[in-house]
Amino acid sequence: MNNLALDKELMFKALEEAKRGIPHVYPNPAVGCVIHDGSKILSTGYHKKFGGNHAEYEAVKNLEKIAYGLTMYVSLEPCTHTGKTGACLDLIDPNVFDRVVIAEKDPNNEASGSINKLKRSGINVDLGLLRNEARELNKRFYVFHEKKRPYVILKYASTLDGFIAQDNGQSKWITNKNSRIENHYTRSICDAILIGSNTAKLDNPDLGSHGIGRDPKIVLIDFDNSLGSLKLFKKNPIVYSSKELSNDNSKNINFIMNDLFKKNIQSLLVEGGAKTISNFLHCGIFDELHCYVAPKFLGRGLNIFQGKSSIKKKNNLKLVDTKIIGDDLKITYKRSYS
Ligand code: AOF
Ligand code: ZN
Repeated sequence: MNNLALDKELMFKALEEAKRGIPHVYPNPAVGCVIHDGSKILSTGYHKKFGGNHAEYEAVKNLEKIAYGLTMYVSLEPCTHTGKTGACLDLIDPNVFDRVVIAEKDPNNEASGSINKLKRSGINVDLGLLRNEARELNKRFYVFHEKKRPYVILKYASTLDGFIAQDNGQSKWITNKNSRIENHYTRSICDAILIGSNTAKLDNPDLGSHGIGRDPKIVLIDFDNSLGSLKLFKKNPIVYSSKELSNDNSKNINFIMNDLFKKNIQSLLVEGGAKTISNFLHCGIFDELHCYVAPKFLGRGLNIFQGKSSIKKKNNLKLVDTKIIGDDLKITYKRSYS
C-alpha cells in the first residue's frame, strides 16, 4: 500500500471513530483520532459526549507505552483553547509525534489556530485529507461557524400537483402517518423550528417531536404579535414581530438568522407555510430541502411556491436522497453553493 492509500485508510478510520459520538456530542462536532507508528495503529479515540474529553485526549490516553516518531490522524484541527477540557494542542508532544494529518480546519475561532503552532514546534502537518467527508459529518457545525447562522432545513408536504393546502387552508392530512413521524424525527434533531403566523393560525400546531426525542425551540414570525392564545405559546416561543421586522423579506430573514446565531441555535427547521418557505428560497438562505409528496391531486389551493420565477431559473438544488414512505415520497435536496 502506498503512503497516500494508507493515509486515506487511517483518516477514514478516524472519521468512523468520530461517528461513534453522534448524537451525544451535539452541538459539538463529532471528532475521531487514530495514532499510528508507521506500521500499525497504536490507539484510537473519539469525542464521546458534549462536555467530555476530546478525541485526541482519548487517543493519547489509550497509548499503552511511550513511543516516538508517531503520526496522529484527526478529523478536525486540534483545539488550542482550554474549554470544558484542556487544549488538545498541548497533548501533541513533538518528541512523540513527527506528523499530524488533519482532515479540516476548525471553523470555531475560539478553538482554532493549532496548525501553525504545530508546524513551529517541528511537526509535519498535512491538511485536507478527506476534507469533504469531514465537512459532511459536521455540516451543521461548519455552516453555523462559517456563515454565522443556523443550518436551515426547509420542509413541506404537498400533493403531486404541488399544493400544500386546500383553498380553505386545510392542510393537516396531506401525507401519511409515517411521513409525519419521519418529520417528527427531523424536529427532534433540530435546535429550533420556525413557522409564519398564517400556519400558526390555521393549524394551531404543536411543533414538537411527539415523544421521539427533544422538542425544538419554537420560533414564530408574527408581525402583529397577536397569537398569544395558541397552544404553542405554552412553550415560550421566540417571536419576531413588526418591532424587529420591516416589509423587506430578505432583510427580515437575515435579521432572524443573525439573532438565532447569537442565541446559539445551530440548526433550524422551517415548516412553513408557503410564504415563509418561498421567502427563504427566494433569498437563498437554506441548506436542505425536504419535500414530502403524497399521491393526491387538488387542482386548486395553496401552491408551495409563492414567488416569481421562470423555468430557466436555477435553484442550485442537488438531489441527495429519496425515500419511499408507503405511497408517499420524501425527496431530500441539498443546496449547492458553487
Ligand atoms: C478537538 N477535538 O474532539 C473536539 C473539538 O466545549 P469544549 O471545550 O468541548 O470545546 C468545543 C469546541 O472544541 C468545539 O466547538 C470545536 O471547536 C472543538 N472541538 N476539538 O480538538 C475534539 N470535539
Ligand atoms: Zn480539543
